[in-house]
Amino acid sequence: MYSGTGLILTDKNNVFISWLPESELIYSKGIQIKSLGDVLDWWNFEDLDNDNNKELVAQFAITGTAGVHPFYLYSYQNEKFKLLLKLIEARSSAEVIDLDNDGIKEIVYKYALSGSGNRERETLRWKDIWRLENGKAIKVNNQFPAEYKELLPIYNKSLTSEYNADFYQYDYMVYECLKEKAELNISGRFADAEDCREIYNDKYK
Ligand SMILES: [Ca+2]
Ligand SMILES: [Ca+2]
Repeated sequence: MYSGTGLILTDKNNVFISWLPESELIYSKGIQIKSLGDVLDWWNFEDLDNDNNKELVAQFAITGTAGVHPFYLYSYQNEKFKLLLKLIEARSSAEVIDLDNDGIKEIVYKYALSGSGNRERETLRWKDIWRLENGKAIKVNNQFPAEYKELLPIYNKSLTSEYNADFYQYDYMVYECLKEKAELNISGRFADAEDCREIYNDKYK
């Protein structure tokens, strides 16, 4: 998928930690990311969960119409990096932000279930909200109902569009699924879009 380009994450002794798909960056504490290709969108080294250990977060860009922006989250403890989360979806963007002002940062990861066409990229939208808890990245979607209210108009428009109805009806069940999952989060019950992804993928088997 990456056509062999990438970026190497090493520790201060230049010991290999991991490949990342990206550009050049040298952090003053000795984190080195060596470029072999692509584009680094942004990175940060900060304490997301207030446990006095910093985390490395980075987003990359893979060229192409699918708009894939791989996102990585690493913990850094005892001078070692550990991959906690890797997200690679179509038309994606990650934002690290404290949504509820409790001092703990959330990762808001927006993406499309498919990058195969313009309609899919614009309307098969979803977002997951991640947080570090006890050293693990977990989804906490239902703790942020307001985030899911803003997705409903996209699905409603796709489900009721008279203009070019055939076009949208092609993925009617997927839009219904996404709407149901968003509504669950709005009502405080956890849901992600993995079931909807399966419905979408089943159509192309
Ligand atoms: Ca931390
Ligand atoms: Ca927070």
